[in-house]
Amino acid sequence: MDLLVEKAIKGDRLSLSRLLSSIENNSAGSQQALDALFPLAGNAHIIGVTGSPGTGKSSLVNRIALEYRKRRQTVAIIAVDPSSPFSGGAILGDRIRMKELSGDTGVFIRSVASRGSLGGLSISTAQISSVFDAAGYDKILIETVGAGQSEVEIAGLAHTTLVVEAPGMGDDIQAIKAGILEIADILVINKADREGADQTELALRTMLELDHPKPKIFHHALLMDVVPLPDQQPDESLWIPPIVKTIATNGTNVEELTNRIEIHRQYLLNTGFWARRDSERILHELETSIKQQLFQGFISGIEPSDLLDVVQKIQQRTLSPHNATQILINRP
Ligand SMILES: Nc1nc2c(ncn2[C@@H]2O[C@H](COP(=O)(O)OP(=O)(O)OP(=O)(O)O)[C@@H](O)[C@H]2O)c(=O)[nH]1
Ligand SMILES: [Mg+2]
Repeated sequence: MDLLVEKAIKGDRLSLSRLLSSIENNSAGSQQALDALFPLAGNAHIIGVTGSPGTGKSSLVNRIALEYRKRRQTVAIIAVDPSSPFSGGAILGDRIRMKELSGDTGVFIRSVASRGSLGGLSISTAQISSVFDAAGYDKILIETVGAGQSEVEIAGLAHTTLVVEAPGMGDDIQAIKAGILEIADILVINKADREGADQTELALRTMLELDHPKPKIFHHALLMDVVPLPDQQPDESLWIPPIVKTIATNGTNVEELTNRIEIHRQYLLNTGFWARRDSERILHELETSIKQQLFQGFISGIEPSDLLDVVQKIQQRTLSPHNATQILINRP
């Protein structure tokens, strides 16, 4: 594993690929590998791309990656639960799009399945992202299909979140999913070549005007009540998400979109929000890790028969869960 880590961070793609697989499968030694990589991470700009199925997220991610390559930035792409595999190309269009990036050593594409894995998106995607970060990728693009929880989780992980809409997928305000303004740093109307792009833009703009921008907190960790974080910035410095219309199929306005992403990054750095987001995420990760390790230590010291005994007492209502916990914790 040590050798694998060493080779992976030196740019050996096969080793990186193997390392990612072992982390995804939670194989022996993968936690140690993550620990070893940890000091090297923390430099990448993580960009989340989310939105309803078929709005053109993969096409857009592909274009943004190409644009960053022009700017001599290295790019890692993570597709979470892709409905059409990113590499492998179930759809002809996908294969053609990916051809432009395949063979470029400055790009690494990885699909991950969050379903079935413990902890879902938050654990495996965050870990894979941190491996790319440690391996020195400048930009990490994470595509997720917007489906409630995964959208919010991706916003918690990313520095910059793009929400992708398309005309005809709901032109009126009611149809556009509530909550997207909570997470969108940039609103993209893709398929701007289609009829109705202006209507969609109007609907989004109306929503933005009705909404009062507020500071974003994605993970309210319990630890945040204990640890004092720097104060929120005054309201004037709050970010109002720009709306950018693109045509991913031919690349129209992708340069402008990429500029916006960079403006957002600069905004986060200038206002101190970058550090604030990092602190929030660190507290969240620390809290999760404390809970896991305490729980594992605690539960491994309990006889299953004792646990069953307690469960039966709770079922018979002779013991409350609260009292049961105290008894289990204070056992000799
Ligand atoms: N007309 C038009 N079609 C587009 C545009 N962008 C993407 N498409 C097409 O829309 C379809 C879906 O594109 P994808 O990039 O796979 O969309 P996606 O959001 O990643 O889809 P899922 O991952 O399945 O949710 C493909 O046939 C694309 O060629 C665009 O700007 N204009
Ligand atoms: Mg896709």
